[in-house]
Amino acid sequence: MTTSLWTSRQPRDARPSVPVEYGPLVGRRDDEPMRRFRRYGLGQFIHFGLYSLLGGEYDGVSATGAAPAPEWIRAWRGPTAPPNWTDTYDRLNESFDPTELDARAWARQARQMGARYIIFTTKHHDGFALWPSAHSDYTVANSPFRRDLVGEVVDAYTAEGIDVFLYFSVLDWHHPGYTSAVPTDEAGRAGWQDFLEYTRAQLLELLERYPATRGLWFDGTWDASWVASHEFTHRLEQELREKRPGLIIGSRFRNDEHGARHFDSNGALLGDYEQGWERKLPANHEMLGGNDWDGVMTIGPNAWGWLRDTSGQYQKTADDLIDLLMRCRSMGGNLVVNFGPDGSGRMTAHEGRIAEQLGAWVAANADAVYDAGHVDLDPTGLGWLTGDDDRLFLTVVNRPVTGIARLRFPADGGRLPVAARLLDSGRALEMRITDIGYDLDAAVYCDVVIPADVRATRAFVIELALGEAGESTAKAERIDAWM
Ligand code: FHN
Repeated sequence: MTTSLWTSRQPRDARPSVPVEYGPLVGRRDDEPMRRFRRYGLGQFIHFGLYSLLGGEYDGVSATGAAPAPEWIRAWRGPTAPPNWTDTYDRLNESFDPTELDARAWARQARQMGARYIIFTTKHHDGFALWPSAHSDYTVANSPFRRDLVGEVVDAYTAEGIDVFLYFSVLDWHHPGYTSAVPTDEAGRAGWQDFLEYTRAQLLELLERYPATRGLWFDGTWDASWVASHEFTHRLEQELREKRPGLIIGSRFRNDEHGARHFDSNGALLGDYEQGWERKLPANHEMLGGNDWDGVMTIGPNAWGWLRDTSGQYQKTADDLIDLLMRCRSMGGNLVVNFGPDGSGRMTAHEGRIAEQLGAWVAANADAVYDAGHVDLDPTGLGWLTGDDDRLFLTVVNRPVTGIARLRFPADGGRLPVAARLLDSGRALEMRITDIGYDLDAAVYCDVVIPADVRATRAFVIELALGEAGESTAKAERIDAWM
């Protein structure tokens, strides 16, 4: 059995066919929840928990470099780690009291940003539950805060029309039965069994308590112990789906009996969408093999939870995120931008700016973002192409000095642009279908003129209406070159 981390989809025909009993439970779905998923476009991730109280440091000492990330600060090791560190961390529930937290304000901000779904951390690797779980003492109920934070988030986002996905870490540093290795003795096996029952109970409890939940977003499923529990996870996925028909579960939940994660040993997707794109995006649409997917992205290089001191670390700007968003959309995926509120429960100033600026852009260019998906045309170095049945959108990120945005279309008599305009202002743009001649008969080109007086400080979208190619666009037949 292999326990390797997910790398990427392998071309199916390159694999020998292997007998698989614990493969996909459902095939490609085309029901209403999945059609909705395909039109989310933009999502928000929120990482919030005990680690948010610390911001990546303790008593003025930074854990950066000695812990993998601020939300991993419990794993702080080495000379800078405070003495008895994990005991100190594990008692943070006693001071968990984010008094400024207002889930309705978060949700309003997310709606202004244009997010159509949220993924919220109900329990991260530290095992602390942000809802009063009946199956654990390590929850918000045993903190000065006491409030059901998951419930507040579900209600607030649902009220703003934003779909809720619940993040749930299987990996749990607090549960005594959790082990990363496959247990080898009786006591270990009993502890692990206990852990599995607790995991099942918490998941059913979440679905029971929060019926508005649209999806479960799993994490921490890479350890050998979980990988070896494929019979249990197969049964559990079935149970979750039965409990909540339409529930969306990504490919990070379980693996087949050979240890293949995300895709079974024959390359079939294990879940409703590919959930392995984290801080990296596919290089091209072909890599995705037609599967649904989303990409989750931090604003800094690698901090999901709040990091107090970000000095020396590049923070993505709204322009970066617009670029990434449209890159995802051009490949049919959603971009999910992570926010890590501080210990009082407030979003940071930078996140506030991102929400505002990204939101303004998305609102002005909504047609290119939500209902427009991948189009089967050559990529252009100018930016990203999206489209629907009647329109094509070019998000210009790299403005050409020539003042001409040139798009290449196959010369097979299919539909071609008949009019162009700027999506945000509606200003009409001059365009022409040109037979440049250098492609012989393979392509025709659409040239859109970007006037010099179009002053853009961000990426902008050119909308092209598609229609039947007219007389004037007919291509001349040319003889091939003799070489
Ligand atoms: O270890 C976590 C990490 O802290 C964060 O939650 C991200 C979000 O996708 N997931 C894990 C790493 O893959």
